[in-house]
Amino acid sequence: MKFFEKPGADVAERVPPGQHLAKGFPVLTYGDTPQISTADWQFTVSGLATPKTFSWQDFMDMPQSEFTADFHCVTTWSKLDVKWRGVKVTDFLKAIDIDSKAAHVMEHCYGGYTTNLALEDFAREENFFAHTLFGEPLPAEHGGPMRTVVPHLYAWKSAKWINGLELLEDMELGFWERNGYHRRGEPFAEERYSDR
Ligand SMILES: Nc1nc2c(c(=O)[nH]1)N[C@H]1C(S)=C(S)[C@@H](COP(=O)(O)O)O[C@H]1N2
Ligand SMILES: [Mo]
Repeated sequence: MKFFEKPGADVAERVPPGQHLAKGFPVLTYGDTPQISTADWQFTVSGLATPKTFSWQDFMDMPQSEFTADFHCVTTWSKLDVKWRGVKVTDFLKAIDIDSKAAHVMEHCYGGYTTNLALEDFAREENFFAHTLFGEPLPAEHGGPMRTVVPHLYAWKSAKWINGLELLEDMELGFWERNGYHRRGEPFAEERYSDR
């Protein structure tokens, strides 16, 4: 009989260097928590793409998927096996028309937070627009009604209260990236702080 689903060694391998496992699911927000209803929520595509605005219903009409991912905050806590539901970034991207010159994105949020990614890092199969956390509507403090989840990078790239995507030719820096954090933020390489 198997008493433990995952032996300790397996888990240890999934915790990046310098990280420890959090109890519960901590909330990490700079500033106030925006309160946005799904009726008011809007999402705008700008920059090097055909401008387009999406409603909550537009997102609900896209294919919905479940996913489980590990979550790593640069302040050194990690949470394994977080269960989300939402729209895959790759499915969303089929609904927009991106200029071939675009190579970077800026995620924009209610409240003014921004974070930048290479288009290549944003367009990965395991990235999501998430609206459900452990089977419940995503709570406001965790970014509800909608956030992105980018599991392969530190969680500051997983923008809460997302309301827009800006397509860029050249990299621009988001909020934490301008304030000393790394441009990319890969946790297993410990890309915590700016290298410039
Ligand atoms: N809009 C917005 N998104 C954000 C943040 C924020 O302050 N504002 N914090 C980031 C950081 S540093 C982390 S670790 C995660 C935390 O997500 P959680 O509060 O759901 O744990 O959200 C990220 N996304
Ligand atoms: Mo974080």
